[in-house]
Amino acid sequence: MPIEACHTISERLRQRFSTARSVFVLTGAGVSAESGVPTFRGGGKEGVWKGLPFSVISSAAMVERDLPAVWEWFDYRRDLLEKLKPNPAHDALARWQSRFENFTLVTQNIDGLHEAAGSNDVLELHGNIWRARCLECEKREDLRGCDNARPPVCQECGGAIRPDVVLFGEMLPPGVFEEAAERASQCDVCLVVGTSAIVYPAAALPEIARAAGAFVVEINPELTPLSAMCDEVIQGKAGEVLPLFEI
Ligand code: BV8
Ligand code: ZN
Repeated sequence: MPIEACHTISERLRQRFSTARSVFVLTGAGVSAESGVPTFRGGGKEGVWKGLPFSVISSAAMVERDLPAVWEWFDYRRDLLEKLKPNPAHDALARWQSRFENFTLVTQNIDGLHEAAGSNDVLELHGNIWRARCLECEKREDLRGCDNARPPVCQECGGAIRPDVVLFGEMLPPGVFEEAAERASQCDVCLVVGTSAIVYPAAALPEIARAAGAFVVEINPELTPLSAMCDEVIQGKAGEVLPLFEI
């Protein structure tokens, strides 16, 4: 597996990319890093919120134990995200949706920046921070535009509401992973952009693509558990590398 110095697209990859009929992209927090969104891991550290590791504060158990604390954590993140914009990586991916016969964008991110850049039909494996869900009647609320003063309870039934995101220990929304896995198994080229590749089942998608014969490329400043399996690894920043595919 050749490891390209950052900022170069090999001739082999350029050829594969330009002739691909079906392209599959999996993104993680790294694709939003250049927009100013903190990543969860990387650099050997895991995110912590008020002393609680990310995997604890963003867990199903925490919703049971202390829903107000979960809301404080997500309210803080929406506040931060409110001011942030898509970066050239999001923009490139939005342009590519009309460039191929089949193009699939799957994200682990909940920040909504792919849609903000113009990507449609994004498969959001872990939900979306801009939506809340009622614990009683499952009604979804859009949290955008209420200048972050989210409704205290469900507007339909008065029940308690929670972030409409997939927390650790929770199942993914029905069907979304299956759809993503199906698309991964049919692609010619699979790009894995900005993920530490340790959260499952998302991290299984590039493995599915590879097993089906796809050419797999990782774009990440750091090596990950996936790197050894990839056909090419480009050690660079998403916002700098993805636009190079268009030159
Ligand atoms: C489930 C929403 C079935 C919430 C998230 C033991 C072994 C294997 C699996 C497990 C296990 N124990 C538990 C599990 C299952 C668990 C899991 O995988 N845990 C891991 C941590 C071991 N998975 C689950 O619980 C999933 N559900 O399995 O259901 C089930 C059901 C019940 C009981 C059991 C099983 C649900 C997982 C979803 C959790 N929710 N997010 C929130 O955001 O608060 S996951 C969270 O991590 C985010 O969504 C994030 O996207 C995701 C993955 O992280 P990354 O995106 O990869 O981000 P990270 O910071 O880690 O890495 C960033 C990368 O970017 C780095 O590599 C860095 O180098 C790179 N980078 C930095 N700058 C740039 C860059 N790259 C490019 N350009 C740059 N500029
Ligand atoms: Zn309700």
